[in-house]
Amino acid sequence: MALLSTNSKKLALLIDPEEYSEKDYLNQKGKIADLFDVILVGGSSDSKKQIDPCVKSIKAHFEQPVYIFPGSHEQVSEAADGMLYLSLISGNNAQYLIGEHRKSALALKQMDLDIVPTGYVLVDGGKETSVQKVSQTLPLSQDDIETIVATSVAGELLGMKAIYLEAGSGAKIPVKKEIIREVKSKLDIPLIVGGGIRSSEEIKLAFENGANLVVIGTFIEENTSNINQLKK
Ligand code: 1GP
Repeated sequence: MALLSTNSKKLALLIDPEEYSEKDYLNQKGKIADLFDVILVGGSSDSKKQIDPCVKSIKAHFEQPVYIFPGSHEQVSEAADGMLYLSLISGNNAQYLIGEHRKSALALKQMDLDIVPTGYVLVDGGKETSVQKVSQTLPLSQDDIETIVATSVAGELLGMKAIYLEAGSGAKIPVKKEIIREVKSKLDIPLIVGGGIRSSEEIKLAFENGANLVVIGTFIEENTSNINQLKK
């Protein structure tokens, strides 16, 4: 079954391999199984060494598909089911548009991963986030809906199979509902939304406005028992 469709409503748990504690996540195994449809592994740091053991540990204990959310070309693991093949289309840094991809493409081509070409659109989440620092690109203002929509549609026309509206890890302000709604109304590919989402209400709002996959990382990473505050 495909990871995403234009009418799916799935929830993803994002795990940064550098912050991963098998024990902590296993303590919440039942709740994770109940709430999350997919597990993303990756981060904006260069955690080459940790990614493979982290993916293997998750695959050993959880039933959900595991997709890599790569912060760099080094974040690759054959043990995963697939990868969001992110291209940062909102910024003018060729390294994250195509440069990192060039370094891993031949190896990836040999692997049996479900590669999902994803247009990654960074919007302002009210603070400087690590993706902004690492990519050295500026986020698009959430007041400039027109540019966010145009960027997302350009991504679709370039052949991306999904658009990821990203407010950045630990964002103060998640992607606004008006933006999700407007982008969704112009897209014929699935829409992923993440960054700063910390409650069931925010998840619901993102789904109601058209998100097909909502991603949560920091809230659970801060304390895995925070998961108990989220309702299905
Ligand atoms: C970050 O969109 C993801 O790349 C998740 O963000 O860590 O703020 O949940 P949070």
